[in-house]
Amino acid sequence: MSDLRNYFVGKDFLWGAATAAFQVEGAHDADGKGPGIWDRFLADRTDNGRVACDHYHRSPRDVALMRQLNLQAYRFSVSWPRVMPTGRGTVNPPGLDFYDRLTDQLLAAGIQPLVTLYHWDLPAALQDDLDGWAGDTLPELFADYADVIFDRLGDRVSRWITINEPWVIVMAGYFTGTHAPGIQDRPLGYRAGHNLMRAHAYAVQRYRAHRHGHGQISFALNSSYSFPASDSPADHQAAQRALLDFAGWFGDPACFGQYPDVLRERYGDLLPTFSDADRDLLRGSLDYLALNYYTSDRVAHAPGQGPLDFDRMVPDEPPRTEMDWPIMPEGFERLLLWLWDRYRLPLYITENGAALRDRVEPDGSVNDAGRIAYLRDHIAAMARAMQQGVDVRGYFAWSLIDNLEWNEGYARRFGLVRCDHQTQQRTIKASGRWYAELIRTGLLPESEGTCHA
Ligand code: GCO
Repeated sequence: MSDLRNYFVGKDFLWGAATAAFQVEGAHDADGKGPGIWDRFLADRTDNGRVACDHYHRSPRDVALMRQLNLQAYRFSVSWPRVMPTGRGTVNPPGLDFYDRLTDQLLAAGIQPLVTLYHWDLPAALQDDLDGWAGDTLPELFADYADVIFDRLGDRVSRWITINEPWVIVMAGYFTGTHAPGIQDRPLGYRAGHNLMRAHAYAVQRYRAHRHGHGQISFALNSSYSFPASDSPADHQAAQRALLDFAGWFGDPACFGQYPDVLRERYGDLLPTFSDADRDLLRGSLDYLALNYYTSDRVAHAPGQGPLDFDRMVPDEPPRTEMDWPIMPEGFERLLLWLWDRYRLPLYITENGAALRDRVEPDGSVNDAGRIAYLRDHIAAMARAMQQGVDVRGYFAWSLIDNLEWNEGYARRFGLVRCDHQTQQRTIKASGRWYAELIRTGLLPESEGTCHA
Protein backbone atom coordinates (compact mmCIF):
# COMPACT_ATOMS: atom_id res chain seq x y z
CA MET A 1 0.00 0.00 0.00
CA SER A 2 1.51 3.35 -0.95
CA ASP A 3 0.26 6.59 0.41
CA LEU A 4 -0.03 8.77 -2.67
CA ARG A 5 -0.72 11.77 -0.51
CA ASN A 6 3.03 11.83 0.22
CA TYR A 7 3.71 12.65 -3.43
CA PHE A 8 0.80 14.99 -3.84
CA VAL A 9 1.39 17.17 -0.79
CA GLY A 10 0.50 20.78 -1.41
CA LYS A 11 -1.01 19.97 -4.77
CA ASP A 12 -4.51 20.53 -5.86
CA PHE A 13 -4.31 17.15 -7.60
CA LEU A 14 -7.33 16.14 -9.67
CA TRP A 15 -8.50 12.58 -10.22
CA GLY A 16 -10.77 12.23 -13.20
CA ALA A 17 -11.94 10.22 -16.16
CA ALA A 18 -12.19 11.13 -19.83
CA THR A 19 -14.37 10.62 -22.89
CA ALA A 20 -14.77 12.22 -26.31
CA ALA A 21 -17.98 13.45 -27.94
CA PHE A 22 -18.10 11.16 -30.94
CA GLN A 23 -17.27 8.11 -28.86
CA VAL A 24 -20.07 8.52 -26.33
CA GLU A 25 -22.74 11.02 -27.34
CA GLY A 26 -24.64 9.33 -30.17
CA ALA A 27 -27.59 11.57 -31.19
CA HIS A 28 -25.77 11.94 -34.48
CA ASP A 29 -28.39 14.11 -36.13
CA ALA A 30 -30.39 15.31 -33.13
CA ASP A 31 -31.39 18.91 -32.59
CA GLY A 32 -29.69 20.30 -35.66
CA LYS A 33 -26.31 18.58 -35.42
CA GLY A 34 -24.46 18.50 -38.72
CA PRO A 35 -22.56 15.51 -40.12
CA GLY A 36 -18.95 15.06 -39.10
CA ILE A 37 -16.18 13.25 -40.93
CA TRP A 38 -16.50 10.33 -38.51
CA ASP A 39 -20.26 10.00 -39.07
CA ARG A 40 -19.42 9.58 -42.71
CA PHE A 41 -16.37 7.36 -42.24
CA LEU A 42 -18.39 4.80 -40.27
CA ALA A 43 -21.69 5.24 -42.12
CA ASP A 44 -21.69 1.72 -43.55
CA ARG A 45 -20.44 -0.03 -40.44
CA THR A 46 -22.55 -1.78 -37.84
CA ASP A 47 -20.41 -0.17 -35.17
CA ASN A 48 -20.97 3.50 -35.84
CA GLY A 49 -21.56 6.61 -33.77
CA ARG A 50 -25.31 7.01 -34.29
CA VAL A 51 -26.22 5.96 -30.77
CA ALA A 52 -22.88 5.19 -29.06
CA CYS A 53 -23.54 5.47 -25.29
CA ASP A 54 -26.44 7.83 -25.88
CA HIS A 55 -24.67 10.17 -23.52
CA TYR A 56 -26.35 13.15 -25.20
CA HIS A 57 -29.65 12.01 -23.72
CA ARG A 58 -28.31 10.46 -20.55
CA SER A 59 -25.81 12.96 -19.25
CA PRO A 60 -27.57 13.61 -15.91
CA ARG A 61 -27.42 9.90 -15.10
CA ASP A 62 -23.85 9.68 -16.32
CA VAL A 63 -22.87 12.55 -14.05
CA ALA A 64 -24.52 10.65 -11.19
CA LEU A 65 -22.27 7.70 -12.08
CA MET A 66 -19.26 9.99 -11.97
CA ARG A 67 -20.26 10.95 -8.46
CA GLN A 68 -20.43 7.31 -7.50
CA LEU A 69 -16.87 7.02 -8.78
CA ASN A 70 -15.85 10.00 -6.61
CA LEU A 71 -14.49 11.77 -9.69
CA GLN A 72 -13.11 15.21 -9.01
CA ALA A 73 -12.86 16.09 -12.70
CA TYR A 74 -14.28 14.99 -16.03
CA ARG A 75 -12.71 15.52 -19.41
CA PHE A 76 -15.19 15.72 -22.27
CA SER A 77 -15.00 17.09 -25.78
CA VAL A 78 -17.30 19.39 -27.66
CA SER A 79 -18.55 18.20 -31.03
CA TRP A 80 -17.84 20.97 -33.51
CA PRO A 81 -20.62 19.88 -35.94
CA ARG A 82 -23.11 19.77 -33.07
CA VAL A 83 -22.34 23.38 -32.24
CA MET A 84 -21.73 24.63 -35.79
CA PRO A 85 -23.33 22.20 -38.24
CA THR A 86 -21.21 23.28 -41.22
CA GLY A 87 -18.22 24.29 -39.15
CA ARG A 88 -18.52 28.03 -39.66
CA GLY A 89 -21.02 30.80 -39.48
CA THR A 90 -24.25 29.69 -37.95
CA VAL A 91 -24.28 28.41 -34.41
CA ASN A 92 -26.77 25.70 -33.46
CA PRO A 93 -28.17 26.82 -30.08
CA PRO A 94 -29.51 23.43 -28.92
CA GLY A 95 -26.08 21.87 -29.54
CA LEU A 96 -24.36 24.53 -27.50
CA ASP A 97 -27.01 24.23 -24.79
CA PHE A 98 -26.10 20.57 -24.29
CA TYR A 99 -22.55 21.46 -23.22
CA ASP A 100 -23.83 24.30 -21.10
CA ARG A 101 -26.12 21.92 -19.22
CA LEU A 102 -23.41 19.29 -18.91
CA THR A 103 -21.04 21.85 -17.43
CA ASP A 104 -23.65 22.91 -14.90
CA GLN A 105 -24.49 19.30 -14.04
CA LEU A 106 -20.82 18.59 -13.40
CA LEU A 107 -20.27 21.65 -11.26
CA ALA A 108 -23.41 20.93 -9.28
CA ALA A 109 -21.94 17.48 -8.58
CA GLY A 110 -18.64 19.01 -7.47
CA ILE A 111 -16.81 17.78 -10.60
CA GLN A 112 -14.41 20.06 -12.47
CA PRO A 113 -14.87 20.09 -16.25
CA LEU A 114 -11.85 19.86 -18.53
CA VAL A 115 -12.97 20.62 -22.07
CA THR A 116 -11.40 19.43 -25.32
CA LEU A 117 -12.37 21.57 -28.29
CA TYR A 118 -11.42 19.11 -31.00
CA HIS A 119 -11.41 15.36 -30.54
CA TRP A 120 -11.44 14.41 -34.23
CA ASP A 121 -15.05 15.02 -35.28
CA LEU A 122 -14.53 17.65 -37.95
CA PRO A 123 -17.67 19.05 -39.61
CA ALA A 124 -17.91 17.19 -42.94
CA ALA A 125 -18.53 20.45 -44.84
CA LEU A 126 -15.07 21.67 -43.88
CA GLN A 127 -13.52 18.51 -45.30
CA ASP A 128 -15.52 18.81 -48.52
CA ASP A 129 -15.18 22.51 -49.12
CA LEU A 130 -11.82 23.40 -47.63
CA ASP A 131 -9.77 20.19 -47.69
CA GLY A 132 -10.06 19.68 -43.94
CA TRP A 133 -6.89 20.14 -41.94
CA ALA A 134 -4.79 20.04 -45.09
CA GLY A 135 -6.46 23.34 -46.01
CA ASP A 136 -4.62 26.41 -44.79
CA THR A 137 -7.79 28.29 -43.86
CA LEU A 138 -8.92 25.83 -41.18
CA PRO A 139 -6.89 27.27 -38.29
CA GLU A 140 -8.74 30.60 -38.32
CA LEU A 141 -12.10 28.84 -38.53
CA PHE A 142 -11.13 26.64 -35.62
CA ALA A 143 -10.27 29.73 -33.59
CA ASP A 144 -13.69 31.23 -34.43
CA TYR A 145 -15.35 28.04 -33.22
CA ALA A 146 -13.18 28.02 -30.10
CA ASP A 147 -14.29 31.56 -29.34
CA VAL A 148 -17.93 30.47 -29.44
CA ILE A 149 -17.16 27.86 -26.81
CA PHE A 150 -15.08 30.23 -24.67
CA ASP A 151 -18.00 32.71 -24.78
CA ARG A 152 -20.46 30.13 -23.60
CA LEU A 153 -18.49 27.97 -21.16
CA GLY A 154 -15.50 30.11 -20.24
CA ASP A 155 -17.13 31.55 -17.14
CA ARG A 156 -17.27 28.04 -15.63
CA VAL A 157 -14.46 26.08 -17.31
CA SER A 158 -10.86 26.84 -16.46
CA ARG A 159 -9.02 23.89 -18.02
CA TRP A 160 -8.92 23.44 -21.77
CA ILE A 161 -7.45 21.29 -24.49
CA THR A 162 -7.43 22.65 -28.03
CA ILE A 163 -6.61 19.67 -30.25
CA ASN A 164 -6.51 16.04 -29.16
CA GLU A 165 -3.54 14.03 -30.43
CA PRO A 166 -2.42 15.68 -33.66
CA TRP A 167 -0.04 12.74 -34.08
CA VAL A 168 -2.91 10.25 -34.37
CA ILE A 169 -4.87 12.58 -36.64
CA VAL A 170 -1.94 12.66 -39.05
CA MET A 171 -0.79 9.04 -38.76
CA ALA A 172 -4.20 7.40 -38.92
CA GLY A 173 -6.11 10.04 -40.87
CA TYR A 174 -3.46 10.86 -43.49
CA PHE A 175 -0.70 8.25 -43.51
CA THR A 176 -2.41 4.88 -43.04
CA GLY A 177 -5.94 6.08 -43.80
CA THR A 178 -7.47 3.94 -41.05
CA HIS A 179 -9.17 6.95 -39.46
CA ALA A 180 -11.32 9.67 -40.99
CA PRO A 181 -10.81 11.30 -43.41
CA GLY A 182 -9.16 8.08 -44.65
CA ILE A 183 -6.43 9.65 -46.76
CA GLN A 184 -3.06 8.09 -47.62
CA ASP A 185 -0.78 10.92 -48.56
CA ARG A 186 2.29 11.74 -46.48
CA PRO A 187 2.94 15.29 -47.71
CA LEU A 188 -0.69 16.13 -47.08
CA GLY A 189 -0.38 14.61 -43.61
CA TYR A 190 2.55 16.83 -42.67
CA ARG A 191 0.58 19.82 -43.90
CA ALA A 192 -2.45 18.75 -41.83
CA GLY A 193 -0.22 18.36 -38.76
CA HIS A 194 1.18 21.81 -39.39
CA ASN A 195 -2.27 23.36 -39.62
CA LEU A 196 -3.38 21.55 -36.48
CA MET A 197 -0.59 23.29 -34.59
CA ARG A 198 -1.47 26.63 -36.17
CA ALA A 199 -5.09 26.04 -35.12
CA HIS A 200 -3.92 25.32 -31.59
CA ALA A 201 -1.91 28.54 -31.54
CA TYR A 202 -4.77 30.68 -32.84
CA ALA A 203 -7.22 29.22 -30.33
CA VAL A 204 -4.78 29.88 -27.50
CA GLN A 205 -4.37 33.44 -28.70
CA ARG A 206 -8.14 33.91 -28.68
CA TYR A 207 -8.40 32.36 -25.25
CA ARG A 208 -5.78 34.57 -23.70
CA ALA A 209 -7.45 37.65 -25.19
CA HIS A 210 -10.88 36.53 -24.01
CA ARG A 211 -12.62 38.05 -21.01
CA HIS A 212 -12.85 34.55 -19.53
CA GLY A 213 -9.34 33.57 -20.57
CA HIS A 214 -7.69 33.26 -17.20
CA GLY A 215 -7.62 29.47 -17.02
CA GLN A 216 -5.11 27.02 -18.46
CA ILE A 217 -4.89 25.70 -21.98
CA SER A 218 -2.88 22.99 -23.75
CA PHE A 219 -3.17 20.60 -26.66
CA ALA A 220 -3.18 16.86 -25.89
CA LEU A 221 0.08 15.20 -26.76
CA ASN A 222 0.23 11.45 -27.16
CA SER A 223 3.47 9.58 -27.20
CA SER A 224 5.06 6.31 -26.34
CA TYR A 225 8.47 6.24 -24.69
CA SER A 226 11.24 4.76 -26.80
CA PHE A 227 13.68 2.55 -24.94
CA PRO A 228 16.96 1.94 -26.76
CA ALA A 229 17.07 -1.61 -28.12
CA SER A 230 20.58 -2.08 -26.66
CA ASP A 231 23.18 -0.24 -24.61
CA SER A 232 25.00 0.92 -27.72
CA PRO A 233 25.36 4.69 -28.15
CA ALA A 234 23.88 4.35 -31.64
CA ASP A 235 20.68 2.83 -30.27
CA HIS A 236 20.50 5.48 -27.54
CA GLN A 237 20.73 8.22 -30.12
CA ALA A 238 18.19 6.48 -32.33
CA ALA A 239 15.77 6.29 -29.39
CA GLN A 240 16.16 10.03 -28.82
CA ARG A 241 15.44 10.67 -32.50
CA ALA A 242 12.35 8.48 -32.21
CA LEU A 243 11.13 10.49 -29.20
CA LEU A 244 11.64 13.74 -31.07
CA ASP A 245 9.77 12.26 -34.01
CA PHE A 246 6.83 11.39 -31.76
CA ALA A 247 6.53 13.71 -28.75
CA GLY A 248 8.79 16.40 -30.23
CA TRP A 249 6.97 16.67 -33.55
CA PHE A 250 4.13 18.54 -31.83
CA GLY A 251 5.53 19.25 -28.37
CA ASP A 252 8.41 21.35 -29.72
CA PRO A 253 6.31 23.68 -31.90
CA ALA A 254 3.86 24.27 -29.03
CA CYS A 255 6.70 25.14 -26.64
CA PHE A 256 9.50 26.51 -28.77
CA GLY A 257 7.69 27.60 -31.95
CA GLN A 258 9.52 25.21 -34.24
CA TYR A 259 9.97 21.56 -35.15
CA PRO A 260 12.95 19.73 -33.64
CA ASP A 261 16.14 20.39 -35.62
CA VAL A 262 16.58 16.74 -36.46
CA LEU A 263 13.14 16.60 -38.09
CA ARG A 264 13.78 19.80 -40.01
CA GLU A 265 17.12 18.42 -41.27
CA ARG A 266 15.91 14.96 -42.17
CA TYR A 267 12.43 15.65 -43.52
CA GLY A 268 13.36 18.76 -45.46
CA ASP A 269 10.50 20.19 -47.48
CA LEU A 270 8.01 17.61 -46.23
CA LEU A 271 7.70 19.71 -43.09
CA PRO A 272 6.13 23.09 -43.79
CA THR A 273 7.72 26.13 -42.16
CA PHE A 274 5.97 28.30 -39.60
CA SER A 275 5.76 31.98 -40.47
CA ASP A 276 7.37 34.35 -37.99
CA ALA A 277 3.91 35.36 -36.75
CA ASP A 278 2.87 31.73 -36.26
CA ARG A 279 6.13 30.94 -34.50
CA ASP A 280 5.57 33.80 -32.06
CA LEU A 281 2.07 32.59 -31.31
CA LEU A 282 3.18 29.01 -30.85
CA ARG A 283 6.12 29.72 -28.59
CA GLY A 284 4.88 29.49 -25.02
CA SER A 285 1.39 28.49 -26.13
CA LEU A 286 1.04 25.87 -23.37
CA ASP A 287 0.03 26.70 -19.82
CA TYR A 288 0.45 23.03 -18.99
CA LEU A 289 1.05 19.87 -20.97
CA ALA A 290 -1.79 17.38 -21.42
CA LEU A 291 -0.41 13.88 -21.99
CA ASN A 292 -2.18 10.76 -23.21
CA TYR A 293 -0.11 7.65 -22.50
CA TYR A 294 -0.83 4.00 -23.28
CA THR A 295 2.29 2.08 -24.31
CA SER A 296 5.97 2.20 -25.23
CA ASP A 297 8.40 0.70 -27.71
CA ARG A 298 12.05 -0.11 -28.37
CA VAL A 299 14.14 1.58 -30.97
CA ALA A 300 17.28 0.48 -32.80
CA HIS A 301 19.60 2.45 -35.03
CA ALA A 302 18.82 1.30 -38.55
CA PRO A 303 20.65 3.17 -41.30
CA GLY A 304 18.43 3.75 -44.31
CA GLN A 305 15.23 2.95 -42.43
CA GLY A 306 13.29 6.11 -43.15
CA PRO A 307 14.72 9.61 -42.96
CA LEU A 308 15.55 9.23 -39.27
CA ASP A 309 17.42 5.92 -39.55
CA PHE A 310 15.64 4.04 -36.82
CA ASP A 311 13.54 0.96 -36.42
CA ARG A 312 10.66 1.12 -33.94
CA MET A 313 9.92 -2.29 -32.45
CA VAL A 314 7.01 -3.47 -30.40
CA PRO A 315 8.50 -5.53 -27.59
CA ASP A 316 7.34 -9.13 -27.34
CA GLU A 317 7.73 -9.84 -23.64
CA PRO A 318 5.20 -7.64 -21.87
CA PRO A 319 1.57 -8.73 -21.81
CA ARG A 320 -0.63 -6.80 -24.21
CA THR A 321 -4.02 -5.18 -24.07
CA GLU A 322 -6.79 -5.95 -26.54
CA MET A 323 -5.41 -3.12 -28.69
CA ASP A 324 -2.29 -5.29 -28.94
CA TRP A 325 -0.36 -2.59 -27.08
CA PRO A 326 2.35 -3.89 -24.72
CA ILE A 327 1.75 -2.88 -21.12
CA MET A 328 4.79 -0.82 -20.12
CA PRO A 329 4.27 1.36 -17.07
CA GLU A 330 8.04 1.90 -16.79
CA GLY A 331 7.78 3.75 -20.11
CA PHE A 332 5.24 6.09 -18.55
CA GLU A 333 7.68 7.04 -15.79
CA ARG A 334 10.47 7.57 -18.31
CA LEU A 335 8.31 9.59 -20.68
CA LEU A 336 7.21 11.88 -17.85
CA LEU A 337 10.84 12.48 -16.92
CA TRP A 338 11.75 13.12 -20.57
CA LEU A 339 8.91 15.60 -21.07
CA TRP A 340 9.68 17.38 -17.82
CA ASP A 341 13.31 17.63 -18.74
CA ARG A 342 12.54 19.04 -22.17
CA TYR A 343 9.54 21.29 -21.57
CA ARG A 344 9.44 22.01 -17.80
CA LEU A 345 5.67 22.30 -17.86
CA PRO A 346 3.19 21.06 -15.28
CA LEU A 347 1.44 18.00 -16.65
CA TYR A 348 -2.03 16.59 -16.58
CA ILE A 349 -2.38 12.98 -17.63
CA THR A 350 -5.49 13.33 -19.75
CA GLU A 351 -5.74 9.69 -20.86
CA ASN A 352 -4.39 6.39 -19.60
CA GLY A 353 -6.13 3.04 -19.54
CA ALA A 354 -6.52 -0.38 -21.08
CA ALA A 355 -8.88 -2.18 -23.45
CA LEU A 356 -9.34 -5.63 -21.99
CA ARG A 357 -11.69 -8.51 -22.60
CA ASP A 358 -14.13 -8.06 -19.76
CA ARG A 359 -16.20 -10.99 -18.59
CA VAL A 360 -19.67 -10.37 -17.30
CA GLU A 361 -20.49 -12.68 -14.39
CA PRO A 362 -23.93 -14.28 -14.12
CA ASP A 363 -24.87 -11.62 -11.57
CA GLY A 364 -23.92 -8.90 -14.05
CA SER A 365 -20.73 -7.80 -12.32
CA VAL A 366 -17.42 -7.29 -14.11
CA ASN A 367 -14.33 -8.25 -12.12
CA ASP A 368 -11.71 -6.62 -14.29
CA ALA A 369 -8.64 -7.33 -12.21
CA GLY A 370 -6.41 -6.79 -15.25
CA ARG A 371 -7.58 -3.20 -15.63
CA ILE A 372 -7.06 -2.57 -11.93
CA ALA A 373 -3.50 -3.84 -12.28
CA TYR A 374 -2.91 -1.65 -15.34
CA LEU A 375 -4.18 1.45 -13.57
CA ARG A 376 -2.33 0.68 -10.36
CA ASP A 377 0.98 0.10 -12.13
CA HIS A 378 0.65 3.27 -14.20
CA ILE A 379 -0.40 5.42 -11.27
CA ALA A 380 2.57 4.03 -9.32
CA ALA A 381 4.86 4.90 -12.25
CA MET A 382 3.43 8.44 -12.30
CA ALA A 383 4.01 8.74 -8.56
CA ARG A 384 7.65 7.66 -9.01
CA ALA A 385 8.09 10.37 -11.65
CA MET A 386 6.55 12.88 -9.25
CA GLN A 387 8.95 11.78 -6.53
CA GLN A 388 11.75 12.62 -8.94
CA GLY A 389 10.41 16.13 -9.36
CA VAL A 390 7.95 15.96 -12.27
CA ASP A 391 5.05 18.32 -11.61
CA VAL A 392 1.93 16.27 -12.36
CA ARG A 393 -1.35 17.96 -11.42
CA GLY A 394 -3.99 15.45 -12.41
CA TYR A 395 -4.78 12.03 -13.81
CA PHE A 396 -7.73 11.12 -16.04
CA ALA A 397 -8.47 7.47 -16.66
CA TRP A 398 -9.49 6.55 -20.19
CA SER A 399 -12.31 5.96 -20.12
CA LEU A 400 -15.30 6.71 -17.97
CA ILE A 401 -17.39 4.25 -19.92
CA ASP A 402 -17.01 1.60 -22.65
CA ASN A 403 -17.40 3.51 -25.90
CA LEU A 404 -16.84 3.57 -29.63
CA GLU A 405 -13.16 2.94 -30.24
CA TRP A 406 -13.17 4.68 -33.63
CA ASN A 407 -12.58 2.25 -36.49
CA GLU A 408 -12.26 -0.64 -34.02
CA GLY A 409 -15.86 -0.41 -32.93
CA TYR A 410 -17.43 -1.32 -29.60
CA ALA A 411 -15.46 -4.49 -28.92
CA ARG A 412 -12.53 -2.59 -27.43
CA ARG A 413 -13.67 -1.80 -23.91
CA PHE A 414 -11.71 0.78 -21.94
CA GLY A 415 -14.38 1.78 -19.43
CA LEU A 416 -14.44 1.97 -15.65
CA VAL A 417 -18.14 1.54 -16.29
CA ARG A 418 -19.50 -1.16 -18.57
CA CYS A 419 -21.97 -0.09 -21.20
CA ASP A 420 -24.30 -2.66 -22.69
CA HIS A 421 -24.69 -1.11 -26.12
CA GLN A 422 -27.98 -2.92 -26.77
CA THR A 423 -29.79 -1.80 -23.63
CA GLN A 424 -27.62 1.18 -22.65
CA GLN A 425 -27.39 -0.28 -19.19
CA ARG A 426 -24.40 0.93 -17.18
CA THR A 427 -22.57 -1.20 -14.61
CA ILE A 428 -19.67 0.04 -12.53
CA LYS A 429 -16.83 -2.43 -12.96
CA ALA A 430 -14.53 -3.58 -10.18
CA SER A 431 -11.95 -1.13 -11.59
CA GLY A 432 -14.45 1.70 -11.14
CA ARG A 433 -14.97 0.78 -7.50
CA TRP A 434 -11.23 0.43 -7.02
CA TYR A 435 -10.63 3.86 -8.56
CA ALA A 436 -13.38 5.42 -6.41
CA GLU A 437 -11.65 4.05 -3.34
CA LEU A 438 -8.27 5.34 -4.47
CA ILE A 439 -9.76 8.81 -4.93
CA ARG A 440 -11.51 8.67 -1.56
CA THR A 441 -8.50 7.54 0.45
CA GLY A 442 -5.48 8.77 -1.54
CA LEU A 443 -4.02 5.32 -0.97
CA LEU A 444 -2.79 3.10 -3.77
CA PRO A 445 -3.69 -0.44 -2.79
CA GLU A 446 -1.82 -3.46 -4.08
CA SER A 447 -3.97 -5.47 -6.41
CA GLU A 448 -4.30 -9.20 -6.58
CA GLY A 449 -4.60 -9.23 -10.35
CA THR A 450 -2.04 -9.10 -13.10
CA CYS A 451 -2.11 -7.04 -16.24
CA HIS A 452 -3.46 -9.51 -18.78
CA ALA A 453 -5.80 -8.94 -21.67
C1 GCO B 1 -6.78 8.23 -28.58
C2 GCO B 1 -8.04 8.93 -28.35
C3 GCO B 1 -9.09 8.17 -27.63
C4 GCO B 1 -9.02 6.68 -27.75
C5 GCO B 1 -8.11 6.12 -26.71
C6 GCO B 1 -7.89 4.64 -26.84
O1 GCO B 1 -5.91 8.36 -27.77
O2 GCO B 1 -6.62 7.52 -29.59
O3 GCO B 1 -7.78 10.08 -27.68
O4 GCO B 1 -10.23 8.69 -28.21
O5 GCO B 1 -10.24 6.10 -27.62
O6 GCO B 1 -6.86 6.70 -26.80
O7 GCO B 1 -7.33 4.33 -28.05
